[in-house]
Amino acid sequence: QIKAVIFDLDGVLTDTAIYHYMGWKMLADKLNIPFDEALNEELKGIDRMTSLNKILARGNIDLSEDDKNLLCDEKNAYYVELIKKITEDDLLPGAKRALIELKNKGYKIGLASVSKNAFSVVESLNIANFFDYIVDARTINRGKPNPEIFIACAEAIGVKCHECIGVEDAVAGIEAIKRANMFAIGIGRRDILIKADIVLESLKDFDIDKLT
Ligand code: G16
Ligand code: MG
Repeated sequence: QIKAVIFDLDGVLTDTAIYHYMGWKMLADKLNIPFDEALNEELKGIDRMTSLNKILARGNIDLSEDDKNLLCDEKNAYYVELIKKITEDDLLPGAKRALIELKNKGYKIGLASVSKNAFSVVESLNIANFFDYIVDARTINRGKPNPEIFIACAEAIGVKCHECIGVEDAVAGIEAIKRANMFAIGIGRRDILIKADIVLESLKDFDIDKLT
């Protein structure tokens, strides 16, 4: 029996995925590293330093920890600037309706984003009140595709993993949900999110009654 729905943030509730993309593209261009759609897909849902490491590996570039930290800071400053203008209008289609419906029907709602900017984005979107628990990315040791963040969220909410649905737009995120032993809803393309239990084009198609 399903008791909770745990959402990813970037690319599911709002389209900050495009801002992450812009930030990494800016760095990759600067370092003369080719940045294609496939590499971008690999970065979705992946924490900041791991993302940078993947980009540097693509360009066969080796840097000191200090230099890498500086690049991460640079990308984040760029990202923080972009997300400053986020408002409620930046919720993706169907997101607000899905949250309202879940709340009204008594489901618990969690947020499992590895982004250290998640709290601020949630505040700007004006949806903080919907969540029974928002994972603080700083407390997570292993990012997606490791299931830790989804398991931690379920525990904090007080439900078993098999009583949860996880919603993700990233390949790494779907893998994390499945490894956490939850039902996985992919938001996006079936040919990319092949491990998802079902794939929806957007949250507009989210129907909790049909799912349970
Ligand atoms: C998000 C994004 C990733 C980003 C990560 C870390 O994860 O999908 O692209 O690299 O957060 O974000 P930050 O640099 O703000 O800490 P999620 O889990 O919300 O999809
Ligand atoms: Mg995402």
